[in-house]
Amino acid sequence: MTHPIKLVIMIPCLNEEETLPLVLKSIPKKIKGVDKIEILLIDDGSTDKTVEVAQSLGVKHFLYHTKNQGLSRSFRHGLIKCLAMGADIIVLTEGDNQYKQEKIPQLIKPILDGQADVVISDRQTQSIAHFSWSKKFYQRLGTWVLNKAAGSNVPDAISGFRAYTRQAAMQLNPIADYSWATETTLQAAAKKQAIVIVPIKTNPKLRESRQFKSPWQHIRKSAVTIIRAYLMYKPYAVFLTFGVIFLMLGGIPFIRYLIFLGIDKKPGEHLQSLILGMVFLVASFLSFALGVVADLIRINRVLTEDSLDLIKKHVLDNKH
Ligand SMILES: Nc1nc2c(ncn2[C@@H]2O[C@H](COP(=O)(O)OP(=O)(O)O)[C@@H](O)[C@H]2O)c(=O)[nH]1
Ligand SMILES: [Mg+2]
Repeated sequence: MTHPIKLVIMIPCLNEEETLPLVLKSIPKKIKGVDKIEILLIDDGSTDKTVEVAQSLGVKHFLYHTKNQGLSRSFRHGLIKCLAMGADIIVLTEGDNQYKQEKIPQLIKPILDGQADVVISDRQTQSIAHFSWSKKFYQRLGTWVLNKAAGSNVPDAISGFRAYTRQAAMQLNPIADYSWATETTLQAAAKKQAIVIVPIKTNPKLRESRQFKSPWQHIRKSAVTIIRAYLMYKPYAVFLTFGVIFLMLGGIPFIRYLIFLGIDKKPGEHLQSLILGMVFLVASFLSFALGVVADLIRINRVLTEDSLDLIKKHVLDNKH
């Protein structure tokens, strides 16, 4: 990395007037290897004094949502704003003081050392006392499914304390309205970014999570995100699997019909087998055909993302 290095810490906030002072206080004023530290507060339509509190504590950069747009959009818009501010490294944390901002130097170290494009903190969730068993179970299951889909090995896929290089942030194109963390981890893995894990425990809980309303809602929404991302990046794997399953389901009754036809020589008999077999064989054919179409769309997406990358560089790279 070439000096001077600017670090931008982005904090998406929805009504965080109470905990925000703790967050801002724990952000280091100086970090070895970094020349400039700036804070970007994303106000996601707060109705309390979040913005005033931030201003009084010296925050200079803001991004406003007039109406609440949710964490995923806050993240997406914030990322672009950080890039426009000339960030070389972007750190993401939360306004509820869940994460230990004082550990930012450890979090960005792999980036400064040139070993990481993305750093994800591992909250070591299995040992967090206030997490319920269901939240732990979900965290484990979700992370396992995600790692399978992404071919990655991330221990805590939904941790929100992360760091990105400028290049890595530019490559991310999140589109989901929920679980940006899962989605961007998949994207990072798909783009072969170097993901490094740093174990950093969380602060004791100050308030309930507002994102995580019930485990079921969380599982349902994250499952949709994972399936979508999977369809986007590996559609052939999905459709090929369906195609093969339908081919077997259809092939067996169909061959049964043919065998009986060969033995009895009565074309009018065992028609149920023929119908059942044909239905599944048609489904199988459709799956393979959809797989081809989806794969062509995937190739288009890769090209679109490459051009988006170039456009972002052109518009946002004002200092390089
Ligand atoms: N729940 C929620 N949080 C938001 C929203 N927009 C921004 N945020 C911020 O996103 C962060 C994460 O929210 P939190 O309730 O702590 O959920 P967690 O991810 O389960 O810890 C906090 O800093 C919020 O202030 C929103 O629409 N809903
Ligand atoms: Mg939180």
